[in-house]
Amino acid sequence: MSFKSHHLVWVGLFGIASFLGNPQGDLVAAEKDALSAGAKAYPLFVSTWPFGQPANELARKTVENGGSLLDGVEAGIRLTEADFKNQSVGIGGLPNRLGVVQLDACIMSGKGHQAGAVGGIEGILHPISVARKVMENTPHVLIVGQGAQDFAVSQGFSVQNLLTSESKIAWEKWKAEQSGKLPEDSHDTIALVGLDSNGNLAGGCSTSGLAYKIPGRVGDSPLIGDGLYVDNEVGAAGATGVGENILRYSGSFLVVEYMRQGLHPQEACIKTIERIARLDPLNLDELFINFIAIDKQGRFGAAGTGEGFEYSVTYPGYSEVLKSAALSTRSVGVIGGNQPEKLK
Ligand code: SD4
Repeated sequence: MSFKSHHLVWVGLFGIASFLGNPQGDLVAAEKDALSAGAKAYPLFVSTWPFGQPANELARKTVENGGSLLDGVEAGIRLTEADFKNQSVGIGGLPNRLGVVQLDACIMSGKGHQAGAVGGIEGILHPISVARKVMENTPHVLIVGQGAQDFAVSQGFSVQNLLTSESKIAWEKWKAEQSGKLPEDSHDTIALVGLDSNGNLAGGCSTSGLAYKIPGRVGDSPLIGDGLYVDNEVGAAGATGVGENILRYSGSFLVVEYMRQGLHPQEACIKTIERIARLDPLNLDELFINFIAIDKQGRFGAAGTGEGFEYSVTYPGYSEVLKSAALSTRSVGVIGGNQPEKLK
């Protein structure tokens, strides 16, 4: 989430181009190629943040070694969940305000339109795998809290401590400051979506949610249509950012619906953010929401508020971290639902 100065330039260029009606206008050449043509080989995986890149690569290998698309999605996300240095997903995730790590995850298969999810699960290293078990082994979609942990145990998962010493120290520091405020950089989720050579789509999402959240708080990430949505006729989308600003708008569902109307995935992400910013009391610099999307043609894109964010794209012969489109109140000619008035 670190700000990079060249990013602002890019943001400005992108904004002007978009404002003139060409959302792919000033992307750097590689990105432009990738965005217009889409993946040139499959499977294609797109995920949030630079830490999504190794997850994408493992997902790709899993499929190339004979796994299903869903196996790829699950394997990729498991890698991020197991990275104890990552303080926003899986083990090492920053805890809630009582010092307990509570995780959210969901998984969705376009084929059959199936989904599974867990919310506020404690002590389980791989909530994405529990979500898959919910999808495959129960008649339900979402299981939360103690019930989710009990279900996981019944499926053979073991309970372990997920609070690393680094995260404990961070939590203790936060408590000592007694500000009660949520830190600004307390949120990075992995949302990972994929398309295979048969034209099937799948995705998953996993997070420890907002750091120091109220116990039991659940964000967008495990909610189908909010943190993730997959429609095998159209495309798939995922989200990262402040869940409360995504789940009030069914954000990922909206991205997919814009793609259904014929928009390029990147335009669909932009339109979704514009629409949210138009309705929301928070402006483009305050919302902190980001979306990734792929369509059934293998095209992909992303957009985020403020400085935007970085996302990862992997397909055979290609694996890169790209910058999303960015919608900010600060850049001239910025794209954003509330911008035309501000420019006058
Ligand atoms: C949440 N959306 O729980 C998650 C956090 C996140 O980037 O995505 N951060 O609200």
